[in-house]
Amino acid sequence: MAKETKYSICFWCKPRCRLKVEVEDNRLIKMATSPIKACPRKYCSDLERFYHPDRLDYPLKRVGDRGENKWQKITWDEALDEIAYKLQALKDQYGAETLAVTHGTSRTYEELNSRFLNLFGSPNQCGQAQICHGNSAVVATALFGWWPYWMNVEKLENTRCLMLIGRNPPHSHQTIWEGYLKARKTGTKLIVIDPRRSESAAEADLWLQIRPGTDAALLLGMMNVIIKEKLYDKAFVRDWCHGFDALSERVKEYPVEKVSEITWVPADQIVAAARMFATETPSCAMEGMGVAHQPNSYSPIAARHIISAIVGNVDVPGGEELMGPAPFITEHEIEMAEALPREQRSKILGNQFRLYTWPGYELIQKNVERVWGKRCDMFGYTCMATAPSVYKAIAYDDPYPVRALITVSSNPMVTIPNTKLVYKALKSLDLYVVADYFMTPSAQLADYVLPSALWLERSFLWNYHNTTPVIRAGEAALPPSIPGMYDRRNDYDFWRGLGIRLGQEEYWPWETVEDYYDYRLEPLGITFGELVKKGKIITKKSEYKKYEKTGFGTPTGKIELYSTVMENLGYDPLPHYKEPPESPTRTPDLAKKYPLVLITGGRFHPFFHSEHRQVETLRKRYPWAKMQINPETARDLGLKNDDWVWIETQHGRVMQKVLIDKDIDPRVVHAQHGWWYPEMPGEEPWLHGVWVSNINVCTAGDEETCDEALGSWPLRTFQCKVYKVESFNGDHPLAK
Ligand SMILES: Nc1nc2c(c(=O)[nH]1)N[C@H]1C(S)=C(S)[C@@H](COP(=O)(O)OP(=O)(O)OC[C@H]3O[C@@H](n4cnc5c(=O)[nH]c(N)nc54)[C@H](O)[C@@H]3O)O[C@H]1N2
Ligand SMILES: Nc1nc2c(c(=O)[nH]1)N[C@H]1C(S)=C(S)[C@@H](COP(=O)(O)OP(=O)(O)OC[C@H]3O[C@@H](n4cnc5c(=O)[nH]c(N)nc54)[C@H](O)[C@@H]3O)O[C@H]1N2
Ligand code: SF4
Ligand SMILES: [Mo]
Repeated sequence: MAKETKYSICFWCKPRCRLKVEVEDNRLIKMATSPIKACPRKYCSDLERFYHPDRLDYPLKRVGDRGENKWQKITWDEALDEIAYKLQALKDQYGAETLAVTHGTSRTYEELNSRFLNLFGSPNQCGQAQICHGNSAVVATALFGWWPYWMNVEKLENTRCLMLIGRNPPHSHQTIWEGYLKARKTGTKLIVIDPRRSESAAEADLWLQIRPGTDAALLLGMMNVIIKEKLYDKAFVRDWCHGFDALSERVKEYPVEKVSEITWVPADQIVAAARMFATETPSCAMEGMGVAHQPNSYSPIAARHIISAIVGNVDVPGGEELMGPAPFITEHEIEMAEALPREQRSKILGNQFRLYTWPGYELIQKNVERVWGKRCDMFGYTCMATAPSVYKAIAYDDPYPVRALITVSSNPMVTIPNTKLVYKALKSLDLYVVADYFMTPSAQLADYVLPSALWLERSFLWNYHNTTPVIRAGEAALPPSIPGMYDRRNDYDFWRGLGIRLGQEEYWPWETVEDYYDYRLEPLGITFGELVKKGKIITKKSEYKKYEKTGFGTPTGKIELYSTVMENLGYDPLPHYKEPPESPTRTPDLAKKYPLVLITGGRFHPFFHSEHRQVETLRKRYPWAKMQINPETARDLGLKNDDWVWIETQHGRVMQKVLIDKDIDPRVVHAQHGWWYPEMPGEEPWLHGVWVSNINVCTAGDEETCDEALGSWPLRTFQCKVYKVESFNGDHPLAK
């Protein structure tokens, strides 16, 4: 067969580049390099990853005890028949809510998880969206009536000041960083709020080295300055903001000296940042996981939107543009939320967190629909069961039995807090199904492990969950299935196959994922195949100040500085600061035993969460997990670079290697997340080394520590201690 050229969308990291791929006789020959300079693919050959011997080739059924790593190869039809049969039996016994589905971070067709689950009758869709950008999406939609168009990096040309709050795009969103570097040539200023001197902080005009978990106080302090010095946009605030007087009262509680004490940021820097953000306009704030992973994350996320609104950034070029829905069938329309009976909705696990569950959803989306004609995708998943509540329910039948779990594109044993709870839960399930590319510590605990088509083997339509007007299409460059070699399927076929077996046939009319995308593109008058050839389509032009005609999609029709949605749900309508659940002032005894503040999970190339650890070329360069510690602290603890240390919190301890970092605050340490060691044995107790360096052994997500409105769980700000690993047991793989 002759060489062919195809175009696929790469899912290794966030830019989601569309890449030219050369194939011959169903073999990958070559892939184009990325248009992104900081592309992690340059560290290893695509062939090495794609043709990795550890890739899953056929469906596997557990034959030994759970966790024994004994499997039998079965066919897809056998797997789907058996799973469907067991799901129906569990539903008959316990009710549909006994099934939960957990997903990862938008790597596949997650809207289909919801569709399947809504039709099945369970409200228990959970996963990473709730701590990833999903909580920002929900807060933004509640306050602004739409989620700002944050992936439009071209807008940065018009942005005079970018403020990154707990976000480090050189490693996490390279497109944003490239956009900023271009804008900087025209003088765009940069403020970075980060406890570490991240790559972004190193380039900043102002770097505020904040105490972890205190961003709400800092932003309220900045607003105190802006309001006191009358630097806000008076006309916009008067005409288009609801609750300015209440906000002005609230910020009086946050004078800069007090805020400086809370946040460790010098008062003059707080003032300077406030003035810069308010006067170098249009300015634009982008919050990241440094904020989303704090306890009480609602407040800093709300404060970040409010500060932007009062200086007049909303829906202006270079500011917080509100796009509205792209004119095609959105993910939200596919989810079929309306199919879930009301009685089932109320059973959603974590229903005490009312903003991110049905009560909030209804209040928010009703108004969004009024203005925009459609509901907001809100990061794909509009209502989420809180993950720690789901694992608690599984482990303890509390508040009711959850006996079945399906994991698609996630590795909860590594990426969900409190690994011990996740482990207990997964071990106790009646049915656990995992779809992945590779065997993982989570998959080792499953009853069925299903081999998924990698991004090179599947078609995909990408538009950042309706936050950009750009829709991109990539095709399956290679067949997912080659008789005699492997039989993988894309996740669309998995959900459809299961849905059909469970009586959902009429709702899955599209035989292939390409047919499904044809349907979604119909309103644009283009087919999926045509869009693949074209590459991308821009569905609408930027239009600004649309609110002048329509108002905002909120209950008051204005930007809600004072959130009537939050008020209605019984929460504080204004942002406020609360000490983290573990902190030197709130839990002084704990802080005596565990004196350092632990932050986790700062992104780093070439890894993406727990992925790519099996790629030898990468592991040669990055063999082990690393933690950053200040030289003074290291000296006091007798530690030097490359020592193995224990990082211990009240929840657990793991080992990582020391990386001395002169710029991290001496009171703070940072541990990488996502670590497991595929080369370590798969069976228990090893589960591929999941207990060795995985920092989520040291985190906890008890419902009491989750954000009271959003249900998002903290992954940073734990009190810890650090000490040297003196020696390894003789049989430990690291002893060799
Ligand atoms: N301590 C700590 N924990 C964290 C974080 C942190 O900062 N600190 N960050 C959190 C955040 S923001 C996120 S988003 C999560 C990420 O958490 P997860 O999404 O669970 O990330 P991964 O561990 O990479 O799991 C993805 C798995 O899905 C597989 N996979 C990839 N693409 C596909 C696909 O298309 N289909 C299928 N079926 N499988 C696929 C991969 O092989 C991998 O095993 O981690 C969270 N956990
Ligand atoms: N290479 C790579 N790229 C990725 C990912 C990956 O795993 N690898 N994951 C993707 C995903 S799903 C996500 S969600 C994004 C996340 O990407 P980002 O939002 O950029 O998040 P992080 O890099 O986790 O954290 C950003 C910064 O927050 C700081 N920080 C920690 N605690 C605090 C705090 O209390 N306050 C403040 N202000 N800052 C704090 C950290 O020091 C870190 O430098 O990255 C995406 N891109
Ligand atoms: S690895 Fe990331 S930057 Fe490189 S091509 Fe893939 S998506 Fe783009
Ligand atoms: Mo994320």
